[in-house]
This record gives sequence, C-alpha cells and structure tokens, in this order.
Amino acid sequence: MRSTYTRRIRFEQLEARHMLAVAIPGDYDQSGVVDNNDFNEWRANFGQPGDSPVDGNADGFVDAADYVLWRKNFGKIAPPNAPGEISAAATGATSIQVSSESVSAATSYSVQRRQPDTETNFTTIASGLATTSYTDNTASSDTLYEYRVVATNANGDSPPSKTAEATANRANLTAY
Ligand SMILES: [Ca+2]
Ligand SMILES: [Ca+2]
Repeated sequence: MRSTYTRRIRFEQLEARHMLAVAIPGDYDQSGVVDNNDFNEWRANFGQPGDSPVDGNADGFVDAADYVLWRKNFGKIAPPNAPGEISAAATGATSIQVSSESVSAATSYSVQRRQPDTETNFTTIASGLATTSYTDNTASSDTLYEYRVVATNANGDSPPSKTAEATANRANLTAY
C-alpha cells in the first residue's frame, strides 16, 4: 500500500538568476553597496587589462571611465539577493507552512503562490512579512501548490527564490 507520507528531494542545476545578486554599476567588490572600498578596488587594479569586475564598462581595461562609473553610482545600494533555501509543508487540511532562508539587507519578505496544474503565473498572497516563515491558511484541501519567496528592501525586490511544493492535507514535504 502506498504511503501518503512521501518525501521528495529534487536536485536542480543552479540557474544564473539564483546565483547573481542584482548588480549595480560601480560596486567593484560586489558587496551590494557602492562606497570607498570600490574606489580602492579600482585604484588597485588601475591599468590592468580586462575580464575584471573592476572593468565596469567592459571595454577590456580598468581605466578612468570605470572611475567615472563608480563616482556616478556612489552611495547606491542593491536590492537583496534571492532567498536561497525554501521549503513548504502541509500543516493541516487547508494550511501549508512556507519557510525560507533569511537574506542580508532584506527588510521584508513576500510569499507568492500558484497551482502548477492550472496556473502559469504566481500571485502574491502575503507581503511586508518581517519573518521568513509564513503559514498559508487559504489552501484548498488535497490541492498541490507551489510557493516562492521574494526579499525586499528600500532599493527594490530580489529575484524570486526557487520554488517548493506542498499539498494541503497531505504530509508531504519538498525541500530544494
Ligand atoms: Ca562595494
Ligand atoms: Ca573600463
């Protein structure tokens, strides 16, 4: 007899959108903020031929143009990175708990949901959340849902996290 308690783990190839922060021009040390450390990076690499993050305008050399790019963007802060881990688990007949990793520089989180069998687009079901754990109490029983989380700060939204699935009323669990 098939158990209703199943556990599935899926390994996926990392996609670029999950790995990259939202890049800001002039953030040469890729710290998420354009500040004096980036000037120091530029100065230390000045005159070097390209393929360097400090070649901000990608012309093959770390040159004065890259300094201008840094100065123009000084003080800018990137939106947060996407949350890394996310999990979803049924906690009742019509409830599913969604948890994700916290992200540095995020001030709030939102949770998006879709029914993968019938819906293409995700809908935001909760936003302005201060924590990375949320219980969706509006799920329909025995229905499969897919969730993802977006982190937000004053400078914008992260890319969406990977997705996690759960079916309300069934004790399944996926963790990606
Ligand atoms: Ca920086
Ligand atoms: Ca350059």
